Amino acid sequence: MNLDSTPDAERTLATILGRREINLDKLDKLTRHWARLRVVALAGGVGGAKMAYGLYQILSPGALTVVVNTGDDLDRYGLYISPDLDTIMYTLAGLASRTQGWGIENDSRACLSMLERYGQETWFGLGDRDLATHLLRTQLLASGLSLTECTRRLASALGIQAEILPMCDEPVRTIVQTVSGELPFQEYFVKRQAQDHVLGLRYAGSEQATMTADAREAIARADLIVLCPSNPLLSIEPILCVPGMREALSSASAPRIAITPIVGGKALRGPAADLMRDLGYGPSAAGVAAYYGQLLDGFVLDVTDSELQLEIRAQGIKDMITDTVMKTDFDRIRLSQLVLQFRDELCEGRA
Ligand code: FO1
Repeated sequence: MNLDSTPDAERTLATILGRREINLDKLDKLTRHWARLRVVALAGGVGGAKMAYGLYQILSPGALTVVVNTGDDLDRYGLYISPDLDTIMYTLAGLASRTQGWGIENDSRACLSMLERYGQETWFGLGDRDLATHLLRTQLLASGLSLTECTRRLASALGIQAEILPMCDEPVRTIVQTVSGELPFQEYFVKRQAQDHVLGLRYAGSEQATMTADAREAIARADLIVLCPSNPLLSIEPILCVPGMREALSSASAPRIAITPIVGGKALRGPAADLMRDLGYGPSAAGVAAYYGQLLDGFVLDVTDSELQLEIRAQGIKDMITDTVMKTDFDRIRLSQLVLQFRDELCEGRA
């Protein structure tokens, strides 16, 4: 998308940047400068996909790397399903369901209906076209390819010009500890609709996982690292638990900016706020900033929560306040531009 192509877009960008008048030469330089940046986004789920989409529209082809949570992955009928990798992939390819956020737009469910006739449990809603992704991924994995390479082939076939990387190639599975016992993530999240009181979380297999060379290199070369507005405990923490990941992020030269997934004490989607509360963290934007703590240089909070600004600053984290709710594609691009602008300010502050 060429944001500097129409006077309307120029006015819009000027409004976004909060300036009454804007020098078009400067604007041109700014958009070209942003297009040259290499960005690594840590993401999982729908919030992460929306942010990745916004960044993808602004950056040059190949400049965005999304490191994705695979703790939600599961096996159904022998198929390897990776919900967060697919949500990012479908979103960047323009295929994602607008209503659900996950799965493919207007997908049918003939296969699932037939499975139901066979008396199978169908709580995990697999669409027909979505199944093609799982069939192919499973076949590619069985042929000996790594999850990183399978994902690269699938994304490339869909014409995606960004690197979508699983957080690791080894199996790591998020296990939710509840009073009813330990639940595999999708059983807690989809089958039981995240209704259980959560006592704890563990990321089974993470100790044996290793950072991939691709993720390590992308992080080391990045100009900006974004922690997307994904669930900190369910989507981002499994990524951070991959041995070496925290250290790689901490030692990266790029500023690290997180965007709040909690607005007005409520998660924009899913159980993030309840989970933060259940596990003893503050169920607020300030709680999320504190959770990431020293990992962050900057934190983006919503206008609704501006009173939390001082609490975040007291943690030694720089803040930016804006409307963080992404309802439209325009919102996604606008927020991404602001994050890039915030990155420039953080870099200027370091110089
Ligand atoms: N989420 C649901 O709430 N219900 C479903 O039936 C469901 C099926 C599903 C199938 C494939 C896929 O890639 C994702 C799917 N999701 C479903 C989304 C998924 O459970 C979660 O959004 C993520 O794991 C959390 O990020």
